[in-house]
Amino acid sequence: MAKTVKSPLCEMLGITYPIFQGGMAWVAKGRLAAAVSEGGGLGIIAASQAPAEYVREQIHILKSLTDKAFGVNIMMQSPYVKEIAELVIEEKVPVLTTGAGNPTPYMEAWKAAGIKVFPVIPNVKVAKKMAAAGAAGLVAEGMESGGHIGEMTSMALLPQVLDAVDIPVLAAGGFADGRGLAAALLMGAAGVQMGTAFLVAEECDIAQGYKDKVVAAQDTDTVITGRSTSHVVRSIKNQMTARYLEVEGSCAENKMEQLEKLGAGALRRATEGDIEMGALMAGQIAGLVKEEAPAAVIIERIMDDVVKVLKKAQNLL
Ligand code: TUI
Repeated sequence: MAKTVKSPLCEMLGITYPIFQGGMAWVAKGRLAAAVSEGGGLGIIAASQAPAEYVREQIHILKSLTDKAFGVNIMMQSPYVKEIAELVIEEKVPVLTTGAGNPTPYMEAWKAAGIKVFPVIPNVKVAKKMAAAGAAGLVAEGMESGGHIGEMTSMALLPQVLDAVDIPVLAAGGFADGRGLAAALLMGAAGVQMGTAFLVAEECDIAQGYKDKVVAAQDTDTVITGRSTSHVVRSIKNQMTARYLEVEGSCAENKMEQLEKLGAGALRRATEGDIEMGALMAGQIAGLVKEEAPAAVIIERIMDDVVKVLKKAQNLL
């Protein structure tokens, strides 16, 4: 087993390493989450915008592969959010993360069931609101992340969130290696959440073409679309993002209609292999992600490096 670092998060959740796997919609399924949890991190199944039965199936797949702690990410804009909110109680899911909206209406029921909730938050205002609502911890997600993002960068967001709340805060957005984890821990984070790094896990069941695009990506190969709408999303540049930005910048009368058509189901299309018209959601750190590997190996490399980096940091004194 790789050496570890001390974080109160590990005792709180019964995990070995302070690493959450991002709850990536249509990507983070039972098999990937199980592999991350088996590797010592916290694997997270994304409820996406899928019916509750899909989520139940993914939870059962995970439970057949690991006895370790795991989480479910609930996308608050899902039309099935109410059913899923009940399902996670029924399935005794130990940890939840939430994204793209406000989970406070469900917090009391989740807390009463003993579930630890870690809302993903894009700014200090939402961080304070979630802490007051009873969150066990937070994931402070910078705009370096893939998918639906806020406006703050990780470097500016993390310390301001840490000063605003007194619950554990994980950093997300721009983290994929031991250096990043070390830096986050030094700033006071309880751990990190990584999505892009696990897109290329062997156990991640997305089309090979999507993984190849992540591996080939350079630092500037992602782009933000939807700034003129409420769907602000970062993904790897392709024909879809070019067309989306073209329509966004145009004066077309049916602009919103065209954008909706381009965006609808686009992430799912990407996971099925449509690398030109699908939304290849990935973070700016994709340029650092160089090869496919088992999730446990990805985690082991991160943990080997974080120990080296933290030891070297002592020489600065
Ligand atoms: O949620 C994400 N990333 C995502 S979700 C997604 S799939 C999707 N599908 C349809 C529409 C939108 C997304 C792809 N990537 N990250 C966490 C995140 N949460 N980013 C931003 C937020 C957020 C935004 C506003 C959280 C809370 C919030 O407001 C809370 C409030 O009180 O209103």
